[in-house]
Amino acid sequence: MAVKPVPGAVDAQAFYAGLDRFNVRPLWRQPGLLPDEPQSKASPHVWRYQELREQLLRAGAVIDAEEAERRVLMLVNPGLDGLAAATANLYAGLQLVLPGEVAPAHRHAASALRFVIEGSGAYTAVNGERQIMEPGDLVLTPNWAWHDHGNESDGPMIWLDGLDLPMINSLEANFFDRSSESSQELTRPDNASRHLYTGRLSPTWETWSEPYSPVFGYPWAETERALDDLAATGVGSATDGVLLEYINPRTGGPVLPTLGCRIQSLSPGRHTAAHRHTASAVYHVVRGRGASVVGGETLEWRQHDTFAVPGWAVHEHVNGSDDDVAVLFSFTDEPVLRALGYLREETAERQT
Ligand code: GTQ
Repeated sequence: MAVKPVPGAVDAQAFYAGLDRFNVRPLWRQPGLLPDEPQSKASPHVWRYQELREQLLRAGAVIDAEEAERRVLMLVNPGLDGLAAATANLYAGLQLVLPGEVAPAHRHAASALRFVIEGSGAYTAVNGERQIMEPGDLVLTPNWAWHDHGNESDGPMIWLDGLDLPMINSLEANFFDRSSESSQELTRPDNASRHLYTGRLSPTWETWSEPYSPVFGYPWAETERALDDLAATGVGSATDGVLLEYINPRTGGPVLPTLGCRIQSLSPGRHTAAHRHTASAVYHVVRGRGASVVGGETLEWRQHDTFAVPGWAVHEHVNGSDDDVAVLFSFTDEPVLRALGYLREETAERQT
């Protein structure tokens, strides 16, 4: 039997106060659940390599790679309440492997990438093959792939780690497994996968059904050549200059299902047009100096610095040199937003 409610018949304060024990809450008193637009809690932020390199080398005197499992200083965004995240969706860290050390084999559901900052000749073993690491190389350790790192060179090896940890952990879909062998068995020659797929040619006898790239190493020499060839022609976009995506040669899509990787060249003195997108990104300065204006804040950067661009933050990049190109590596959660239909982008007024 329908009863028409009598206005005022229920004491509102008592009503609200009594709801908790039913584990419910009134939607009409819930702010922020449906924001007019994304409001990232992440701050625009730059981590300075000069400072962090010193701290990383100090970490080398505190713990060895075997004991730490991974000797990494995580880049913690100051806006995210101590979450191990550089943007709301992206994890980043600086990893040190000293000569003679091994970071033992493990695997996790989380997808990872490494961008080499300094050192030469150390390796990441993945899927039975070693990726020999040189500055500027991109190395992938995809979902559930065994990986171990080792340094048989005579200098320290430092790289930037990028993982989808905040995303996969909020989806509650992460798994972790440690091997009984500290170094995985090698079943293929060093750098094998990058030699199987060369540019526009693909090996017909290889089968591949994983949702990530079959290539685990993208050497800097190739990346640099592509950038230089294009930068010389004056092509590129207003917002990003010459921005190239590292691709999965099987699909032409991003290298990992959750993470896209890019390399970008800004010509001398270039100040890009401003835009914003729901995807967030972590940038690493491969070469040059300059600044990025992100969410109204100017982030000055120089070689090997790393900076965070939160989702939906307006950003523009400035090459601070009139003589030299600036080169930025970046990784982004864009593949996730695109796949789910949540990618939006718009141009914006310059902030400076
Ligand atoms: O090198 O496997 O920064 O598993 C975080 C988690 C690096 C790695 C990180 C990891 C690794």
